Amino acid sequence: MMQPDLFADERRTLPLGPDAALLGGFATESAEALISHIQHITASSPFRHMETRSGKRMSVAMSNCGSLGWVSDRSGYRYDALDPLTGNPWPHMPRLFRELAEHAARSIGFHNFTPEACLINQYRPGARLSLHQDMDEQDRTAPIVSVSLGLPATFLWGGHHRACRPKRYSLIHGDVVVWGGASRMIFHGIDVLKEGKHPLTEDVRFNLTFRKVR
Ligand SMILES: O=C(O)CCC(=O)C(=O)O
Ligand SMILES: [Mn+2]
Repeated sequence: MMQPDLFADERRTLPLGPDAALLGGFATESAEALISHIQHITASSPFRHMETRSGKRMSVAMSNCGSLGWVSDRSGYRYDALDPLTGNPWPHMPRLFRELAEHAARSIGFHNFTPEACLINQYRPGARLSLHQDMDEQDRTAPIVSVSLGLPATFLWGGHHRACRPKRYSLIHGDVVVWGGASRMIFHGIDVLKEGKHPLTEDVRFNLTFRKVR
């Protein structure tokens, strides 16, 4: 006989390293509400493909909410209180977003985490995010909290050097990854997104990345 609870348990918490874990299904119950907030936010600060310093167009489309947003252009990467596309402040971070991120961080021992920025990534099949460290935040004592919605993806979890061969983890709708402390500067990324259809997002994967910046 099938034992669905046993399978659900298997995904519950997967340690990735010191101060880092994949919380399987942590956001599943909030997922529909999260997606409708994303739609609302991106109606005022639309998804756009930012440029890197070298002028390359990123394959992931991005927006932000919160008091600060991550931006990239020919002058490099930075956090900005204003959306450069609209000239307005980024949309307010919904309480559901903040509480979910705080709760996930707390569940692995980060008790004082309050995100200022939520980067919203939109991947379509073919999009990828190459191995990188999240290093534009001044406060490196705070963890990163990352929420996956829609199409599944392969998370690349490397080491402290770009050359370390990354481990591969599947991230599905509702999964949350938290990394901080000794793992805060680990190289990570997302492999090329495969074609697919998700009942809530069709051919899209969304990722919410919560950061404390200052
Ligand atoms: O999409 C993801 O799961 C990871 C996103 C990420 O690493 C980033 O936005 O810096
Ligand atoms: Mn990152």
